[in-house]
Amino acid sequence: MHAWPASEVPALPGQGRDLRIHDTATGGLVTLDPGPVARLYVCGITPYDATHMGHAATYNAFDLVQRVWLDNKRQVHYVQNVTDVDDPLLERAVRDGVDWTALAEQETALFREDMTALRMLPPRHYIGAVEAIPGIVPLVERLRDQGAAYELEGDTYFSVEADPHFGGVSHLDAAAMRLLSAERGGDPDRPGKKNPLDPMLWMAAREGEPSWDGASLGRGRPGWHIECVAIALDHLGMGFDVQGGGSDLAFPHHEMGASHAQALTGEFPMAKAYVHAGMVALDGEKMSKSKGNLVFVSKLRHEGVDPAAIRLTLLAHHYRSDWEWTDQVLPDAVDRLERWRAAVSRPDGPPADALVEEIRAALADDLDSPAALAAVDRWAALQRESGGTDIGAPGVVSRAVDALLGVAL
Ligand code: 5CA
Ligand code: ZN
Repeated sequence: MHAWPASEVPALPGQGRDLRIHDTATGGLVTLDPGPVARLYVCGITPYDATHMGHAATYNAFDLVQRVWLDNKRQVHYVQNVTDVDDPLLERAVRDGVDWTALAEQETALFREDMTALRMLPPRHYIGAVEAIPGIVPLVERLRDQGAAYELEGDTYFSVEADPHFGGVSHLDAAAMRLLSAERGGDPDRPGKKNPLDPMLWMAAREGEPSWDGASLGRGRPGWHIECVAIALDHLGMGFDVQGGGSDLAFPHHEMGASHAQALTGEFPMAKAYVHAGMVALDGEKMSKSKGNLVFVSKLRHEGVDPAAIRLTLLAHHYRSDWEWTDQVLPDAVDRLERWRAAVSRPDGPPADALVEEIRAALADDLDSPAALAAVDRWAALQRESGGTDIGAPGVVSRAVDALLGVAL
């Protein structure tokens, strides 16, 4: 699949910093040491509805990860998937009487537009589940041949016991795992499974559903977790730097994915850090396509809201906190954007170098974007109240806000 166009990332004076970030697996902050090419996998959308502010908040977090790395002279090898065949997509297509491939294409196209408007840097490889199938089948066969997978009434399941590190991403107890598994696409109550938590790797063809040649597995379609593992291993290999997504993916998705990859390769860990963004809520409940309590990026854009203001609403919240979309978040961001634009519209202003360092320090410290915004606010207030004599400082601020925060002033 093609991704979307990259916005330019201006180079900044001074030196970038190493990123320290919260890793769910160790439960603490880790300083990443990615080497010259940082490897990032972020779970992509299931394209059955438009991008909402929750998705955008999660992608914003991983865009900041990239920007800290780029500023620190790293290249970034970024991979993202599109879950373009899965139960929720097929169910929505049936509900609306539309072709599932057309639905997926249409919503993926809209996602690309939203990401472009929000200045999210594109992945180098943007891969759909369907196009990954030829790579998924041999992995499932290998797991089965190794004894890490088994057949149940034509479907193929992964045996969580095959990975000695299973549980090491989310650290949940069995009861919590069982509950979340049932909520998030698993089938813990299906009789005949070795362990109720075992997730499906390959689902045998069902009447009226799309299916593909699965060689010795028979016709069918891939399970959800193996999709991301196949794509990540193909493009990044084991031991990549960050596996990212929203906190709702920690279990089962990232737990199972890590176990698939670790059982397949015998290597540990799949990723050096598992990074999870908090959930955005509306009316007290997590924004979700299945509940329908959504604020869409595209709807705001079509209403004439500046994408830079949408981006500032995201940046105003720490990526790890759960937060609520209220009537006030957007007007606050619009107001901030106006203040910042006024402050950089003059040729001179207060010194910018210290501000650039403050933004860098804030982001390198577990992506503390609210602290970065507060630093820019202070500079803009100083500019408004007493001005400054540094020629070119507003230009430096403008480039720093663009390069590090993805906001075009
Ligand atoms: N296709 C899978 C991942 S392989 C999937 O979870 N798709 S999704 O469309 O449901 O979600 C895409 C990303 O947005 C995931 O990282 C998910 O954790 C995140 N996300 C979904 N809802 C919210 C929300 N309300 N707040 C924050 N992030 C969210
Ligand atoms: Zn995924």
